[in-house]
Amino acid sequence: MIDAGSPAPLPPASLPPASLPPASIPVVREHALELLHQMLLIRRFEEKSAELYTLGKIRGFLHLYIGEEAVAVGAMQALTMDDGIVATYREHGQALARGIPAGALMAEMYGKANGCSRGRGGSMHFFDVARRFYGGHAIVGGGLPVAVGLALADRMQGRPRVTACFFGDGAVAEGEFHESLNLAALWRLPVLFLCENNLYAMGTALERHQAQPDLRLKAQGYAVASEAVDGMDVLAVEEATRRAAGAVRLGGGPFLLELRTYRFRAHSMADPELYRAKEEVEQWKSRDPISLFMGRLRSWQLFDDADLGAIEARVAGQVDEAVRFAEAGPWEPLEDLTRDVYTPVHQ
Ligand SMILES: Cc1ncc(C[n+]2csc(CCOP(=O)(O)OP(=O)(O)O)c2C)c(N)n1
Ligand SMILES: [Mg+2]
Repeated sequence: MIDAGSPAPLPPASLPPASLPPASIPVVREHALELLHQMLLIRRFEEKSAELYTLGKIRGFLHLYIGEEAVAVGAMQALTMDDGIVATYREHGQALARGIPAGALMAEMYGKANGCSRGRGGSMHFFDVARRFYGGHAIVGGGLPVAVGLALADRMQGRPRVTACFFGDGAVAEGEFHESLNLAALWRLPVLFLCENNLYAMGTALERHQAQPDLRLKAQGYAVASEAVDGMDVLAVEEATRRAAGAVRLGGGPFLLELRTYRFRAHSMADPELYRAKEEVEQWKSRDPISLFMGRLRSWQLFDDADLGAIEARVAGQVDEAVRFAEAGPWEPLEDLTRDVYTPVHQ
């Protein structure tokens, strides 16, 4: 049916080419290059970690964050050094974006005494009190009550801080998620819940463990404000986290941000990945957060090959230095073996 009253559609020639920059570029060049530097540092640090794991230098569990870099880097921009961070066992990205030196993290994975947790935690238990980085939690959902407790302490002591709590989609199935959201909302605690929805909890797809797979909706049952954001777009993550953290900071109670992302690697180094199709992984890789961001910066003429070369060289130096630091680190002395393990016997 022809509707004579409606305007004719614009001819395709009048549409702007997809590569044209927007009227105002939403990022300052120095900041953009820093975001890119942090994402590339995470990527190269983890590629090196995987190599060192294969060589037996790193042992225990190792969960790579590759593919999810925009989440940690984007979100961390909205947090101050006074805010608290709680993360999961897949926390290399958050730790690096928080500014914990790569050497202290690599040494931790080597089990060396110069590691950020004195070599006792390994990949899953990074910790740095000075930078208010409270784990590294191996228990799925285990960080959520810790974050609520930190926020409660801040409230009771009148400190205007936010506690940001990263957790996976798998944690939403845990009781701790529901208890934590409920208490944080009831007491209007300054917690920023950051759900990294990478569509899988180990080998279980989201639709197989959640009756309601639209995770941001879970917050409604606890009267918590929530939003979902494209976790492959570092600028979108930064912008959404700034708004969410701002609302929490103003005393509006907790906020849940769902960051929709994907891990490109297996769940851990021990996972044969039999639960998802290679085509699906390839499809997501076409939305690689680093490539996407570089493409946008190029289209805005904020970035060129020389910038990429400089950033890659800086990152390679940081990763090499981290490995040197870990290799040169001491093992814990034998006499410390039972320290923090057994309490002294008082007769
Ligand atoms: C309480 C508890 N149950 C089970 C496990 C085993 N486990 C380790 S990782 C994981 C999947 C968690 O997935 P998700 O929260 O989505 O995080 P992701 O690994 O995708 O980052 C499970 C079930 C655990 N560590 N803790
Ligand atoms: Mg997951």
